[in-house]
Amino acid sequence: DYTPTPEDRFSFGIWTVGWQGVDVFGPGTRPPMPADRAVRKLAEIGAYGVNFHDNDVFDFDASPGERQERIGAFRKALDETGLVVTTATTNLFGHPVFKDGAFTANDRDVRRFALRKVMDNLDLAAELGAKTYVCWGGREGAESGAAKDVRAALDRYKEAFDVLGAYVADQGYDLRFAIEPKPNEPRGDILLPTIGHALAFIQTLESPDNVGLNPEVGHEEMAGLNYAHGLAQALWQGKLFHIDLNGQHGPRYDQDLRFGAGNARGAFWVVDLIENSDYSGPVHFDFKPPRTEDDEGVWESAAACMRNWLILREKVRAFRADPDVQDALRQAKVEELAQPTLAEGEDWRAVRAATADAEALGARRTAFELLDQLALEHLYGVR
Ligand code: 3MF
Ligand code: MG
Ligand code: MG
Ligand code: MG
Repeated sequence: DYTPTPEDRFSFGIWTVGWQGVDVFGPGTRPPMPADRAVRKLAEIGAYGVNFHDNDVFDFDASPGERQERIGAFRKALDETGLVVTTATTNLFGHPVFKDGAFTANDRDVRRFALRKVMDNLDLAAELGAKTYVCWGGREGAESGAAKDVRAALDRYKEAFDVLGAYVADQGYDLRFAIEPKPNEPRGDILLPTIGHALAFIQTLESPDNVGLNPEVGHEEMAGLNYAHGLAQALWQGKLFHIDLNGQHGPRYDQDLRFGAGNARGAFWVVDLIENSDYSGPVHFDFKPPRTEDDEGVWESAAACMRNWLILREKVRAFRADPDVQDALRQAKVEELAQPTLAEGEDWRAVRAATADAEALGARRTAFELLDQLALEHLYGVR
């Protein structure tokens, strides 16, 4: 039985199920979905929490009265369903004012406007109890060479996080930032394109401890990278604050398939890693129900994200418990990698003097194929 429970901490972006299906070749195929309806339906299918952009709840040009009315309806739906706001974020990509980015727009007035928009939504995020504030720099980038001075843009990117970090500290908000890398789309090239770029950037900030990552499956796979490896490095560096789960077929356009579709083998290792780690954030889905789907299809697609996580969780548990797997792991010396290369008390002299029979070492069995085939057989459902 793959029924989600609150302990699974499944959450969804309001914009995921609310996506109307607008793409570059055609308009939406579904009517708008108010945030309060998304909350009620997500609660019905077993979600635990939500993430929202400011403009998922109220329009960019909402009057103060409309804004309060929309927030009121959202809050009422949260209160009535018990859904938790785990995370919040800012729409810094939709309105034409952000056509050249927000924190790194060449136009200084745009940058100042963007910071103010984020601060407004940080207030709402704190009020609604969010603990993580995601920053996806969707339009921080360029299509051409001379138009963007990348080093100056990175100065401004850093300045933005330093200013926003100071705001959160001065207001006493219990919020951490999570940067979401993406290589391209909608910009030709986006700044902080991968987990590695973002990790290096964070170290330059005034308060690096308060800033981590929100890596997305599709974004890393669009760059041809191994998402589970990226997550592992983020965990290793204490920077995995949040995850955006979805599906992607290789390095093509941003597909945002439901989790478990696309690279299913990659998804298996993601669930294995997260379930066997100290990650304690939400298991968050950022996908798009394809524009072929009607309202019923939207909820089928959303429920399938959670169901696929639970199916894969059962499979990774069975894989880890399988005595043949445990034997293959021993043959593959997986645990030996946890042993330091130098023994207690040794320094470089010990290995400088060492001799080895390279031919014999090179001939040793790895058993990696045996181990991987066992994983595939668990995934294929024959073990
Ligand atoms: C785009 C994304 C974004 C971010 C969102 C949260 C619209 O590819 O993934 O979704 O996840 O803005 O910050
Ligand atoms: Mg995305
Ligand atoms: Mg995302
Ligand atoms: Mg995507």
